[in-house]
Formats: sequence, structure tokens, C-alpha cells
Amino acid sequence: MRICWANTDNFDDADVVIFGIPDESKSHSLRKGSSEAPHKIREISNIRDTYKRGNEISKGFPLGGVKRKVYDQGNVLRMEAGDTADKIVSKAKIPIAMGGDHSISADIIRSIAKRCGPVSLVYFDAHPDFISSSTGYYGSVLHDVLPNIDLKSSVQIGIRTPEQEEIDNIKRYNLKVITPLDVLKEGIVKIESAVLSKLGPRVYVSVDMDAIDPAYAPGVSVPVPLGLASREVLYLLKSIAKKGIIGLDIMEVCPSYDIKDRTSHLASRIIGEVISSMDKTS
Ligand SMILES: [Mn+2]
Repeated sequence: MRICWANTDNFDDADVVIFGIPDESKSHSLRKGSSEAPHKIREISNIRDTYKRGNEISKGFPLGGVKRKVYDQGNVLRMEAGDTADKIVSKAKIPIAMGGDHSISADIIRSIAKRCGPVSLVYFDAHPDFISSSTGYYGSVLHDVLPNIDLKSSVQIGIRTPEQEEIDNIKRYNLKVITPLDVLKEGIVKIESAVLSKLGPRVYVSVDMDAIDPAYAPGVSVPVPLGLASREVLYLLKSIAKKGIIGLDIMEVCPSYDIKDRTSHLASRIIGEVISSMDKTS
């Protein structure tokens, strides 16, 4: 099954290539099931983001439409994620990866940075994932990719439950962090300009769905209350996508803990909206 935004069966024709990584082996969460996310997001996108009249099936597009050519190449193994992203970027296409646990992002970022140079990382997450005393898992992503990102032009958004070690690392590396309360206080337009003005020429966006409040996204591996509203994340994502991104991932959806598939539906819509905004006009 392909995600409903897919509109070409030909990799070579595509501007955007979507792939899934159904793997949660580097998660420490007691809530198992993020490996089910790629399948569930595709399934829900075909059920909820489409409308049926008799035998006719029509998609519920973002208002700007989806003009880019989108190819869904199916799922790959964790060990193939880096090479898959590299192959897509090497053909000047934009990869969109669906996890799986968040540590997969490290493989993708490493491989894109190797080809294109250090990236400006926009990291939506409730957790900084900036543990350095342990590596190669979903809590150490930031530390694992330090050589592959341009810290000065990187930012974390949605952070609200750092461990002491992570607070120390944020200070030590002078990483820009925007909390949900910052967004509330400053307002989304001010936050938008702060983020956009920070970014360099190569922007990679990683979305841990737990950045969003569990009221909107209950089906995640490590939920934390007091998060961002889904529209705040969407507003920033669309704005960053308009400026231009080199790649995107959507991680940590956990369908087995979801309520009526609303988190998978949200992930599907976010993917459609981001692709729509790549055209700069919508
Ligand atoms: Mn994370």
C-alpha cells in the first residue's frame, strides 16, 4: 500500500520520495509498536485523507494542492535507511522517512551530511535526545549527529522534559531550544522568524511526533503533556518547507497506543501539507 500522496510509480520522475523504516530496535520505551507506524500511516492516509463517491475515490488535498511528483518506495531495513536517503538526495530529490524509532534519523542525517555537508537541523521533540553517556539509541540522536550538523544554525522545538545531562549538553554546545511555553509567550510569527533567520542553506527537519501535545498526538512512544499544538508544528513546518528543505522524517508514531488512529492521521496530513508547501505558493 502506498501513502495517498503518492502520485507517480516512477522513482526517476519523483521530486519527493517517501520510505518507511519499520524498526524500533533502538527504542527504550515500554510502549512498543512504533515499528507499525509506516504501515498504519499509509493505511490511514488511504482511508481518512480520501473521499469515496460510489466507485470514485478522491483525495482530500491540502488547500495548496500537491503539485510535486511523489513516489512511495515502500519500506527498507534500518541498515538501508542511510543509503536509501543518500540515493534520493544524490538525484536531487527530497527524502521523507517514516519511522520507527527516532535513532533512525541519525543514520539518515549522517548519510545526507556526508554527501552535501553539515545540515541545519530542525528537531521537533519533547525530549532533547542529547544524552552523551550512552550512544546509538533514540535518546542520543543529537549527540550522535554532532559532526554532521551545523550547530549554530540548528534548533530544537517543543523541548519540555530534558534530563540533567541533556541540560548540561544544551548549555555546553549552546544549542538553541524553543519550548512550547516560548511559542505561547512569543507567538508563532515571532518564533517563525527566529527559526527561519537561524537556518543555513541545507535544512533537514526531524519530527518526533511527541513534540506535539498528547491531546493531538496520543499515539507516540514517550508522550509528555504540555506540548505544542498540532497547528503550531504545522505552521512552522510549512514555513520551513517553503524556504526549502533537503529532507524530512516523521518518527515515533506508536499505533498500538493511539486513539482512533488520530496520530497516524495527523502524521499523514503533516506529510501532505509539507509536500504542498514545497511549491512556495501555498
Ligand atoms: Mn525523539
